[in-house]
Amino acid sequence: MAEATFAGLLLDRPIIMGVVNVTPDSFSDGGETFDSAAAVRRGREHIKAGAQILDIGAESTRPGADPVSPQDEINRARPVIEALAGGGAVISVDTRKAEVMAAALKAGASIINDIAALTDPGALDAAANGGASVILMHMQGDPATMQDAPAYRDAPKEIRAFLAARIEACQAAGIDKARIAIDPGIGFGKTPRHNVEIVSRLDEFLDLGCPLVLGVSRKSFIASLSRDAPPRMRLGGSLAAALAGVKRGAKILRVHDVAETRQALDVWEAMENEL
Ligand code: PT1
Repeated sequence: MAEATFAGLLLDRPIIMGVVNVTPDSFSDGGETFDSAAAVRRGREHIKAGAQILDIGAESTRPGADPVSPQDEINRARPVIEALAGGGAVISVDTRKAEVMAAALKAGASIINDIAALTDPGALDAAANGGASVILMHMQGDPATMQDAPAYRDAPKEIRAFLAARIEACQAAGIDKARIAIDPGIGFGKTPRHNVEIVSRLDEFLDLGCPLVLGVSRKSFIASLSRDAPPRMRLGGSLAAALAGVKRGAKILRVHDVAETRQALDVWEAMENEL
């Protein structure tokens, strides 16, 4: 069987998507890359350190974050996308807004990474018309309130059913299945227990037939599982959770710490596969 690919990238082994925030209020770095030149520098560092996708986000989606207008989001993201795509990087844009999707694709992004799985008005059409690859993520509720009282009967099962329905909606809108990746949305309307359950049962998503994206980097569930470290002190837990996900089939890791994650993957794979 031919190896799976996504957005032209071979997925015979896990790849890294490096986070590039262009927000004034990012949870993990206090918005230090809001400056677009600084964001471009961060993106180039990620590529050097082994990232194969750069995920550019101009609206923070962490729990409790405030929404941003489409025009502000475009103004922040566009120069960064243009510079990094112009340098040859594969770019995803982290947005839920159709207007931002269209502008980002025009600026050189090839992947839409949507925490709302293309449910906002016009989003399916923007992705289909732009010929984009898409990452469909599950979220319960909205960033402003999603952590108030997350509840599931069976979290992995319900998330799987949601993603199956969104894959169908994409296909009905003309997006080829080969262009679709899926993500259970760690931390998006989930308790720490739910997040652990999802990663430990990640293999239940494999039969959906789309590459699995996993974003655990620096998230709060790590602090709640171990000694309440602040975001920048969560690398150990981030690597542990990422590898637990890879063991169950995750193929694209969305991370802040690219070099460290690449090293962990290389060493872990050597042991697992006796390379
Ligand atoms: C993710 C993701 C994302 N995460 C995809 N895109 C964020 N595809 C942004 C916390 O609990 O996992 N997959 N885009 C960042 N979101 C969060 C969520 C950040 C929760 C922090 C937390 O600390």
